[in-house]
Amino acid sequence: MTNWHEVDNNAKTWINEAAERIRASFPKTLDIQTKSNPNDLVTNIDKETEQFFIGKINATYPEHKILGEEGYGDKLNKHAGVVWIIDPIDGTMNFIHQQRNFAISIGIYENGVGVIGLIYDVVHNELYHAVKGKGAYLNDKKIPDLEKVPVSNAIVGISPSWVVENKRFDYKLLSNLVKDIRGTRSYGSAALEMAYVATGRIDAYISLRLAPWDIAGGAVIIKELGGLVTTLTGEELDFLTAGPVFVSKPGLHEQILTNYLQPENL
Ligand code: 2AM
Ligand code: CA
Repeated sequence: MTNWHEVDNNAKTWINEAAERIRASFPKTLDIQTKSNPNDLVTNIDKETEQFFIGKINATYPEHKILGEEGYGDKLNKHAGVVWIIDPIDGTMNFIHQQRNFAISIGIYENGVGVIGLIYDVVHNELYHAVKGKGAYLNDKKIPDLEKVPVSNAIVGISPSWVVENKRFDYKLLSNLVKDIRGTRSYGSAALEMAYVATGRIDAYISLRLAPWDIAGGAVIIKELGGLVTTLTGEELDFLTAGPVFVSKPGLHEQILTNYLQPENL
């Protein structure tokens, strides 16, 4: 039997240690490299932070598996047992350009079901955290359940990349939505945008391409508050492969799915 209380405490301790290392890196020169394209960035701090977590997890829980963005964890093609899904720095571009608006994101899953979600906004010292069935918190404060909001009053997190022509999606679907909502925001960190949905700062978040580590922690927190985390057609995510993600308050999720995200609504 997994002692989830202990796992949660360890994860929080390690997040604090990792955050301290990240803060200590600010005055130093970053080693910046590109990955899949010239704007897909990674730094030595992303890599070192992931390796830090992997060292701790392997030493304490050798039976647990790890899925990490920078690839130092395990290669998984299915969810079995306990899997830590880790993004050492979500919002790497913000980390490099702004030294803010990035987060450490960790989701801990058992047989594909999210049990623990942790998102740490390192610069603002804000830890968003949830254990399935035990409530969601911002630092020590309980986050209230999500309330319904109509489309006309909604602020939706969407990157402008998805409302101009792009290779993944008929952008007109989202431009109709953007015309009808109260406003849009783009923060550049999926984990933080999910934390903002959780705390009601925005009402929904849509992205056409996110990886499991961008959303695994946030999904536990959002679901704990009665929100939904699905594909753009309302299906469950597998937390193994990358793809489109739609995070929303209840009610609004259904309205947006039915009235905007169907091809016949074009
Ligand atoms: P990252 O900073 O960890 O790479 C930016 O809008 C958000 O999308 C960030 O959460 C970023 O995560 C993520 N992201 C950027 N490029 C991505 C890609 N090619 N695949 C999946 N997620 C990506
Ligand atoms: Ca990252």
